[in-house]
Amino acid sequence: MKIDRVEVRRLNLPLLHPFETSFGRTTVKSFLLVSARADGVTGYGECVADDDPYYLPETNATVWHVLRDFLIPLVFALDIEHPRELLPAFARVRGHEMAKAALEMAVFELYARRQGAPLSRVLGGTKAEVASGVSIGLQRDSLELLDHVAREVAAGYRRVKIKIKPGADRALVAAVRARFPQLPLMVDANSAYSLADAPIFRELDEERLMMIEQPLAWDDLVDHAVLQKQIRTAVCLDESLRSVEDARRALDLGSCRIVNIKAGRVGGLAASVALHDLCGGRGVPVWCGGMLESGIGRLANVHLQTLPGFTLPGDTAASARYFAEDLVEPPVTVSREGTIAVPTAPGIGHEIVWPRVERATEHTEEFRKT
Ligand code: OSB
Ligand code: MG
Repeated sequence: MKIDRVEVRRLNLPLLHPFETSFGRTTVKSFLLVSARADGVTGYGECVADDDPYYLPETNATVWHVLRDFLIPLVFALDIEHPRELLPAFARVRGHEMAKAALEMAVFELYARRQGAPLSRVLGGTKAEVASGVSIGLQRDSLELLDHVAREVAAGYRRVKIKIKPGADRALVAAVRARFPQLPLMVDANSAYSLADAPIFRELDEERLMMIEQPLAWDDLVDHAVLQKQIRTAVCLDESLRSVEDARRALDLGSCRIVNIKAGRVGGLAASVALHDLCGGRGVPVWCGGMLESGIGRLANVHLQTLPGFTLPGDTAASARYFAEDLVEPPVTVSREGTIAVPTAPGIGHEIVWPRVERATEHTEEFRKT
């Protein structure tokens, strides 16, 4: 398979509600959509980078640069038998996992379409439906947060994650726990704390949380290992794991007991499968994170979660929570039982609605193999 055309476009998709975390507030989802063509078939990959480097260092601008100057020329030089060959081919480029993942996802999606197979089958997944959880951003106060939690519980989500930050942590968790004693509940700090805050996490130990996601620095494994030894609640790492090797080191050190897998963060779908396999071999549960993706990236997350090690509900929620109109039809929906049906059509398995993509596109650049 020889890729002969790649297109990168920048899209702006307004969010229905602003999403706030300890690192910032997002009102419009601005992202790059990559397409890759071989023998007249095109596949699509959504990039998880934002305009700012507040979650991780990459931005839409660095992704564009690395795709244009390094990864796209590299892909044009390959004859690809299977998309799993891209991750090792990209290894000379250090870091830039989000850029690698977007182009790799496009080639995986193209490969699945050529095979007439859903992406899940190409990844080795077998589930017909996946369990859905929801991530609720920081709210004005705990009353507003309780309203949101009540709505999501009523909608059927299997697990609720709330964002925390210094000054908005123990009281929020206590309020949610008091109102929902049996709710599978977790928190995500997006690296807002340091080891000096260990007493806060020891207090949270009383709230029967499923896990505490990324409490400490985005590039740390050592302090997380220290914290994990001081608390009973499982630490889950997100930002700190940007490769399979990062995760191997984290598990060796005892930095976490649960792993969040985002293909965009770890360098792609093949890296996600390898990370899933590593964790499975060590008895570590994994779940699939989210990055407020449009339906294209969202569906890729659905397919990834069909692998057997994804035993905990992911952050993949219904399209309607994020966008007035998603880029795919049908949109991603969640049943009353909190499940998402895995598409069976080729590739991501839902139609991309091109007039909507065009309307959301700010800029496009086309690359051709010469
Ligand atoms: O840390 O998991 C995170 C959104 C943007 C950036 C980072 C994170 C998140 C979420 C939302 O928690 C997950 C989603 O609803 O897609
Ligand atoms: Mg997170």
